[in-house]
Amino acid sequence: MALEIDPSDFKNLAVSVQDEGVCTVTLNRPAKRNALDIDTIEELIQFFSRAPRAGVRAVVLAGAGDHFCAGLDLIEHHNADRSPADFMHVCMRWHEAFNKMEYGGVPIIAALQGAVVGGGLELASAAHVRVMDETAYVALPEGQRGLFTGGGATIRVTDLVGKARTIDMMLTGRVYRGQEAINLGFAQYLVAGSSHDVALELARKAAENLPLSNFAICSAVSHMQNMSAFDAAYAEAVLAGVVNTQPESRARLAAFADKTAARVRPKA
Ligand code: 1HE
Repeated sequence: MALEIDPSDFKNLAVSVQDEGVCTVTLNRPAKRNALDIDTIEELIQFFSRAPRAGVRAVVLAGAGDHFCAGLDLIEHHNADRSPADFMHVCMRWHEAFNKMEYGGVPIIAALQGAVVGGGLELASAAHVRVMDETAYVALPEGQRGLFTGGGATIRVTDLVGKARTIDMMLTGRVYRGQEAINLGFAQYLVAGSSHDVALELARKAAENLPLSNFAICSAVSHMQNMSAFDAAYAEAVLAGVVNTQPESRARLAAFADKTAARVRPKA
């Protein structure tokens, strides 16, 4: 299927369209350790604003080179000598990008290696699934730089690992990696080989689901965290009313009924 995404529209992101509507979006400034400058944030907004309506069924979010992302472009920030209002608006563009990701309804699988730090961790936290390889590590070094997080760490990193751990990371610059990072909830997968290969495999798997099911999964769960349990239950019922009666689901239900559909079993 041809996607309505033109890779040549992007400069700091390398966008490649794979089979089955899966797109790979790669932060492509490895010489700057994929630090997030204004242009990159604007391209993320552009891509993730379009993706839900362009037939994109799943995204692998990656970083070129040895590091996923070194966070805010500190050199751009230093040179711009921004006012408080200027930087507030910068942060609001980051939130625009990351909210488009988290709430957009298209599954995003982050493939992590090397540094996933500061704004890089904020970016990764806006994905729905995170895969770390053995080189990947996470940290929030803002405190040591005389800064504070502005791309959602207070919300999303806290959601992943809790308030006390987030505050400790901010205060002390603590670095987590490997199995400990997985056990704490920074990522769902730790792989011996390439995080990109596994992320692509997971994206392809997710892309097999009906788009409306994925829309519900990759927007509703996040929205519902912002609601009272009472309202979330109501919203869940309304959404399930729409998703669970979609005509496209009938063939899948029929396959279960006539015993041709795969059964749910643990891997041997
Ligand atoms: C950068 C950045 C950057 C590298 N902004 N240019 N983030 C940080 O505090 C992380 C800062 N970066 C690092 O600690 C290290 O660069 C890394 C551990 C990620 C990689 O180390 P290394 O030895 O491979 O690379 P390097 O020699 O430090 O950097 C290579 C180049 O990338 C160099 O540029 P060059 O032109 O001199 O070659 C670096 O300047 C450049 N580079 N990281 C700009 N972050 C919305 S608020 C969010 C708040 C934050 O995210 S604070 C940032 C936290």
